[in-house]
Amino acid sequence: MVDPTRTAAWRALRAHHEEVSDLQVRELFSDDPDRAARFSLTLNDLLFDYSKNRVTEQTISLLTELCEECGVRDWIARMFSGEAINETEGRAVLHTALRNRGDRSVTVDGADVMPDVRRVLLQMRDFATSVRDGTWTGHTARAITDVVNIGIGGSDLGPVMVTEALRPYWKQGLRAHFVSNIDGTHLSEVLRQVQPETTLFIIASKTFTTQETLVNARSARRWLVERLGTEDAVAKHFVAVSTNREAVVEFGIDPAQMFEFWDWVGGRYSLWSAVGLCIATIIGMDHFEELLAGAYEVDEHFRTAPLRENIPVIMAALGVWYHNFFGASSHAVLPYDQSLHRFAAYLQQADMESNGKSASRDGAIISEYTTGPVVWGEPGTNAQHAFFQLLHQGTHLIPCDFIVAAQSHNPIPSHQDILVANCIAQAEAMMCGKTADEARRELELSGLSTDQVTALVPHKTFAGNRPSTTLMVEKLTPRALGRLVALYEHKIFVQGVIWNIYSFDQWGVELGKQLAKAMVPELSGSEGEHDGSTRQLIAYYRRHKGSRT
Ligand code: G6Q
Repeated sequence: MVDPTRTAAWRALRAHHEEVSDLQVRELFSDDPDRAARFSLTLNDLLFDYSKNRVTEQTISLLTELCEECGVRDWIARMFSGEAINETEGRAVLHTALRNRGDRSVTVDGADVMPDVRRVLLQMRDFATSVRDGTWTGHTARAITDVVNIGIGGSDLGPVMVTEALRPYWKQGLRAHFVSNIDGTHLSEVLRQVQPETTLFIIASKTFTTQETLVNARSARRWLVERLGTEDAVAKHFVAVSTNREAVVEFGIDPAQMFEFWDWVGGRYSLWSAVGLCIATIIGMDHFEELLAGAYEVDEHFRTAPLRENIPVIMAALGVWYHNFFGASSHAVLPYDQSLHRFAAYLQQADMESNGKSASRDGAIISEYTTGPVVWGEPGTNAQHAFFQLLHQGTHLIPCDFIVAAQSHNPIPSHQDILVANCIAQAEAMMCGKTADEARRELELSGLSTDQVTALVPHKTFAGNRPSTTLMVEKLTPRALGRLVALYEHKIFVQGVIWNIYSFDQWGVELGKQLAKAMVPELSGSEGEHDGSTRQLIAYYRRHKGSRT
């Protein structure tokens, strides 16, 4: 266990930061015509251009030394080998086994998990195909037209993000819906759009004990049984994805209609498992396997590439550079792609649930440095008309990732050129800014008086030197998306290693859940011990709740 601040590289990075923090990236480009190529990496059609970051060759060497000193190589090997690196839960971390397209065996406790992984993939293929070709029918022998995934957190965000991102691959006449929130509005809105005879519910829950998912699933079942008039209908309209066979049976789903996964798959890393059943059904198993193949390419790259040429490692290192040395507390992810409209929400869970930790691996409270940043974002160009002002001229330094595909799935004349121009231009504007002299010249040319020019110059000046990284792909195919997601997953892992935290547990979500469970009966009359504010809120709710809650 390495406290990163005690490494030689960290100390060297501190000193280096003093030297380079004033460097202007725009000048680094003028001084070095090869900068773009030297600070870019490629992986098949993916271009990872990090040349607009505030880094020199020395910065990258020191950051990779930091990775070396923190044992990144060793941790990568330990993760892939099936060691129980999720120590606080005593589990291996093997989402990479789910997309292992090679013939390498992967062992957990001495047993190869690959036969099981392949068995479930075949089960998914059979099922998804039968729904898509209409051989799987509902209780009244009608083909399925709507698939409703009921799950939350990791059992929702990955499936919804990927399914939305891959809309061009949807089968015509088959629609996907997602219900996650316990707020009755979520389920009601979806049920309003579907017909019981042609709807399939996938109940996705690793534990099959999650309150929101089980309550939503029971309400969906009641809705179906009331409308189709028999409990027998459940068999043709409900399937489960879980690690908990007993709870699935207890809910009333035949284990033959259960798609298994395993405790070595973390919830937020589970879209590659049977949790992806909804994705596979909507886009087809061949496309789902392309998604896995893209992730596998990244896994192989991550496992074998030298740290200096390892894209997730460089992504992680850049994040640490800004977060720990420049004090950047957030990171913006800006896909210039409408189909990635849930990408930031997905990444928020992947990153913030993994690295939002303040206990180090040896149990000490971390006080010398900060861990996981706030991750946020929205698709461009919309985001430009919303929060980009702060990115360009605000007082915070916010490193940005721009993500864009060269080709659109929906080419309408001129749209893609404008979209891509905006993406590239925003990154350029962030880096170059506009000096006071440039702003002054522009204003003078517009014919304003000297006083007006002087007054406006500070407002029209852009400091620039705002770092960004651009990830470009040829087209957002399932394979390209698989690569993209896996890059971020591994970035998060490397950062957790550097910050000396356990990235694969999530104890911080437990307390609120426990209190909420205990509070439910109090909302209908029983009494509990609380602070004044909590008592006041409960009392307000009781007075105003009405009779139908
Ligand atoms: C993810 C978390 C969490 C989890 C949900 C749903 O890593 O563990 O978001 O996915 O709480 O859990 P179940 O799948 O067990 O219902």
